[in-house]
Amino acid sequence: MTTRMDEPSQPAGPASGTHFREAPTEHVGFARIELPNAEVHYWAGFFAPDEGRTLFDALRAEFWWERHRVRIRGREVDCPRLSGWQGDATYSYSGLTLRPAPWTPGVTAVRRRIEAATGEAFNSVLANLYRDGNDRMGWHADDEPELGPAPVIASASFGAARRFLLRPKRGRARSVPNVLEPGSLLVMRGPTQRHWLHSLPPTRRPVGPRINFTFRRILA
Ligand SMILES: O=C(O)CCC(=O)C(=O)O
Ligand SMILES: [Mn+2]
Repeated sequence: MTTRMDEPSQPAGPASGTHFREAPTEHVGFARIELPNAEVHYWAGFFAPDEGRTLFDALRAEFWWERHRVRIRGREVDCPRLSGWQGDATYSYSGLTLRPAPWTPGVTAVRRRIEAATGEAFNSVLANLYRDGNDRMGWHADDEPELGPAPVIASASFGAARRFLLRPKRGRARSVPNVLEPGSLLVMRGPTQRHWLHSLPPTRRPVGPRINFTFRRILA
């Protein structure tokens, strides 16, 4: 990821926003999020509530969660969240190199479900565990060269609902607020990573833990 800014000083974004909730949550299938120079689709209840709760526990247990240290503007910092990784290929972001790590059964099952729904093949997943409202992810694009010119990122969320912001890389447009609900699947394709940044801001609201998976395809 480039332009990742995990320092506490990151912009907090607008105070509230429920862009995705404009689509009825009982909507079955993907709803397109209309953004210029982007291809973003959201499926609110991709995993049923019971299944999502079971998966949260199973997937939490299947990862070796650690605090990644990344290099931002020449400085090494601890990420403000816990992270895990599985995949067939080596992946590097923000000065950190993640070596191939074996797929576990629950993650494999989730990956296959997402592959069937999206028609894409993924060979790696970066998992993030946001323990509470202090844990967050700064503005960045998933635009490393090894993801190719038009990366497909499939993002599944479990546990607490959290705000997710999108902001154009250029210009002074305000960020577009969204809420990623438990059991949801967000897919970013095409030019999205070239033109947009995204972030998961901290919140003062008391929130429980959240797990997010971003399935990716690393090109050889
Ligand atoms: O937690 C999220 O929803 C965002 C995760 C993300 O952007 C990433 O892993 O690159
Ligand atoms: Mn990302």
